[in-house]
Amino acid sequence: MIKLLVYLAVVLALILVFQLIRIYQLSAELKGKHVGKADDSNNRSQGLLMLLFAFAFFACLIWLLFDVRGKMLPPAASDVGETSDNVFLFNWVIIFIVFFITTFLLFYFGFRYKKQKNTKAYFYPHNDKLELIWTVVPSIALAVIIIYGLSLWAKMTGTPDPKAMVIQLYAKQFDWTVRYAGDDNVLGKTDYRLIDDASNNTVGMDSTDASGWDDIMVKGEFHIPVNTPIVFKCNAREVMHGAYFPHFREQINCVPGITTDMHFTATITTDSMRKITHDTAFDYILLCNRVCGSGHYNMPMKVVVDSPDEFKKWMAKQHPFFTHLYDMHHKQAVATAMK
Ligand SMILES: [Cu+2]
Repeated sequence: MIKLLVYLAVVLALILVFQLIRIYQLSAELKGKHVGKADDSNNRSQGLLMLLFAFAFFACLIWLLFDVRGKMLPPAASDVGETSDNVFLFNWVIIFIVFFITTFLLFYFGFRYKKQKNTKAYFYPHNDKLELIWTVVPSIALAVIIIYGLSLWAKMTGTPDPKAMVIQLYAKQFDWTVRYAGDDNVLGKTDYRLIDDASNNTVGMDSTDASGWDDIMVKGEFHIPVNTPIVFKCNAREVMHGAYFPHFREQINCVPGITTDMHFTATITTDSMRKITHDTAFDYILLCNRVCGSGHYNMPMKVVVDSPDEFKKWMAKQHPFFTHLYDMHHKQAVATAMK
């Protein structure tokens, strides 16, 4: 109710302002003044306001930049992260220089070339040299940005370390399933027709493929060892999701029907990062960054970066999805070894 009254008051105030302007105009017309036609003094004050606006705008922007420092992400926690930060920084520097120059000139020209009584517009329709410069310079800048970015992309998605640990990130509406490839470091075959959420076979694992018997599926949170190369094999069930690790500065789309890869080596454990950020509650996170439906906001998953020993301990507590097949296989292997 109060909100409605406030809106009403604002509307009435606006009507009042318009009516006052109208009265002023009518009275000025009665006095024989030219209303609605800008004279030199109008142009001067408008030009000056242009300049003032530019300075106020830049002041706010610089204040904002200082204000958000310290609210940004902590230092990159992966081998690729530093390159990623540098690519962003490089872009920002170029954007800022160009932005400040062009925006300043935009407002300054409004002030400098305001209409005055005896000025005449200078007719300057064409200059080949100028056009060449403003085409070639941005082209070179863009090419450098793109090549620099592609080198980062190659680092993220190119051929991974052959010994890298294989982990599947499986996205569905609305959570992640993380599948470890187990002792053999090979992910078992899956088939979408075998997906059965009721029996927790979220990814549709195929029990006839022996390489999947040691695969471990986890939900809620997952661990990775520090200083170990990891390849993430990303999949999605029904719509596009995005696997985004802000602290490791990597992301890739999860697309139904295909597998997308990205890899990195985590360089800072969760414990160390807590010390760096002076935040005892700090946690790494995996986010979905494609708006994938009504529960999209609910997809964050905690990521813990452990020391190799801690990781082994945590892993020992997890169970393969096909526990009975895994156990049987192991007993057979042990029996064969005993013979
Ligand atoms: Cu999603």
